[in-house]
Amino acid sequence: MSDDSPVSRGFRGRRKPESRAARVPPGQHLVDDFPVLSAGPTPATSLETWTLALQERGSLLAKWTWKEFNALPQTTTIVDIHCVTTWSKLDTEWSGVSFDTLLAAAGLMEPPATFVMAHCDGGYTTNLPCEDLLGGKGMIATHYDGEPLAPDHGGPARLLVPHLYFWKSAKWVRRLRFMDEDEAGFWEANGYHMYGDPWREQRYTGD
Ligand SMILES: Nc1nc2c(c(=O)[nH]1)N[C@H]1C(S)=C(S)[C@@H](COP(=O)(O)O)O[C@H]1N2
Ligand SMILES: [Mo]
Repeated sequence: MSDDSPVSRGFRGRRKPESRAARVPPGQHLVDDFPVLSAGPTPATSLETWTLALQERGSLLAKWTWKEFNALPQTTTIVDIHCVTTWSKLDTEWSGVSFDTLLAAAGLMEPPATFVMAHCDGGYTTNLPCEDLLGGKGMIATHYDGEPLAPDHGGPARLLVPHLYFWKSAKWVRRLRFMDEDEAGFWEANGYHMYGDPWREQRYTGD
C-alpha cells in the first residue's frame, strides 16, 4: 500500500490511540505521574556496604558489591508497568543488569531451582517462578528514565518484572533466594495472588 493512500492514512490515524488502549490490562487505568507505593519506610543503604547475593538452600552462590555489580554488562528496556491498585504507566525506561546476565556472571547455565524469593532491605519479600525472569523478562534495575533510581522507587536497585503486577518488582532488593517449592512473599501471604498476571487479573488469591 502506498504511503499517500487514504486507507493507509486513515488506518494509521486511528491506530495510535487504539494501540495505547490495547496495552492497558483489564481493570487498569493510565497515569502520567509515577506513584510511590511502599509497605514501610524507604530504607537508607550505603553503597559502600550494599551487596546483591544469589542464594540457594542457605548457601551463597554469588555476591556482588555495588562496584562489581555496575561493572556487569548493562541493558536498557522500555516497558509498561501495572500496579494492582489499578494504575498502569506506559513506556517506562529502565537500565540495569538482566537476570540472564546475572546468572551467567554467577557461572550458572540456568536457574538452580524453579522458584525464587526476592529479599529486600526493610524485610519485604516477593516470590516468582525463575522462568519469569529469563529471556530478558526480568532485571535488576539501577536507573529510571536515564537517572539513578530514586530511593522511593527502590534505589539503589530494584527487581523489575514488568509483565507481572508491580508488587513483584521488589524495591531495594538485596538477595535472590532460589527455592524448589513456591513460597508466599509479603503480599502473597496477605491475600495477593501467587503469580499476579495483570492480563488475567490475578490480583488476589483465587483470581
Ligand atoms: N521492598 C519493597 N518493594 C516493593 C514494595 C514495597 O512495599 N517494598 N511495594 C510493591 C508494590 S505494591 C508496588 S505497586 C511497587 C511500587 O513501586 P513504586 O513505588 O516505584 O511505584 O513496588 C513494589 N515493590
Ligand atoms: Mo502495588
